[in-house]
Amino acid sequence: MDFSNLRGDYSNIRPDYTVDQNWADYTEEEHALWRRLYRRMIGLMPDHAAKPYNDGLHRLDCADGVPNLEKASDKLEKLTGFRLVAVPGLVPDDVFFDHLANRRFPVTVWLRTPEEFDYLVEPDIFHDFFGHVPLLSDPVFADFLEAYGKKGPEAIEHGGLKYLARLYWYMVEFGLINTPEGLRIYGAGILSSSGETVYSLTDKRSNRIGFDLERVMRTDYAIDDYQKTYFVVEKFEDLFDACDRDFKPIYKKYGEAEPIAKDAVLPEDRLYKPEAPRMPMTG
Ligand code: HBI
Ligand code: FE
Repeated sequence: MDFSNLRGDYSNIRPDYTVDQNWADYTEEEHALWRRLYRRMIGLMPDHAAKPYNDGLHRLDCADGVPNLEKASDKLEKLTGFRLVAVPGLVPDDVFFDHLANRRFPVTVWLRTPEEFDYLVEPDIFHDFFGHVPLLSDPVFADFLEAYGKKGPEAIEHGGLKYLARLYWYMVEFGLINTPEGLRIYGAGILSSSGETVYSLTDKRSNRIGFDLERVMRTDYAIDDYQKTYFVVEKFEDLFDACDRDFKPIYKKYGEAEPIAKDAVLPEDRLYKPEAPRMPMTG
């Protein structure tokens, strides 16, 4: 992995790519930027985010500034056994999988600059913590992430990396869940973006397709725009149960075949209607 073009400081990494967070070193400006980012998102959460995400976010109580990962880990560990580990940024796949398989979630330590308020290329601590960490408090989703991580070594050995990456992309970063109140968001890549939070539930230019493991694993994605396709689960158990299958036959069957286009709709796809746009909070 070429770290020279990555944002983070990889000069002090331990063998497992973890670093010290040095929480006392964050500046008042960084804490103020965190509060601005948090305030922009929090008003959207009640109507757009899934209940398990909202419950986790409230438990973490991270409105006041950049969170201390050790303190958040002490809360999380009591709920699902997950702890957070500080990392400089993206880490190699095998390292990432090993952390998840051992209920450790890697959280980037640096925070975006005010100029990057609306968009940044690499995940920063706001994306990782505000986007991913609340759902680590959900027992079933936590079980899924551990099972997902345990699939890593076999995928590396059997040419399945891109299939596993698509599963993470669509179901951890951009996943939707169907509820009696309608579609709700749990994907971290959506919940750390105010624009995509509204877009993902309501915009007719994208499709919402029922989760199917092979369909997701075969579907291409773009990293620099809103998603053309969102996959929908009925319950988190669907993700955990999907990991109960042997993935090697899928890797073998599709190998280096052309992926399904990111905006494709296939005859067997189960389509979900977009949500009606919600009136902005008045008053
Ligand atoms: N590293 N720190 C970090 N965070 C991620 O989300 C991450 C990663 N390395 C690889 C990766 N994600 C994806 O390729 C997963 O699909 C494996
Ligand atoms: Fe992420």
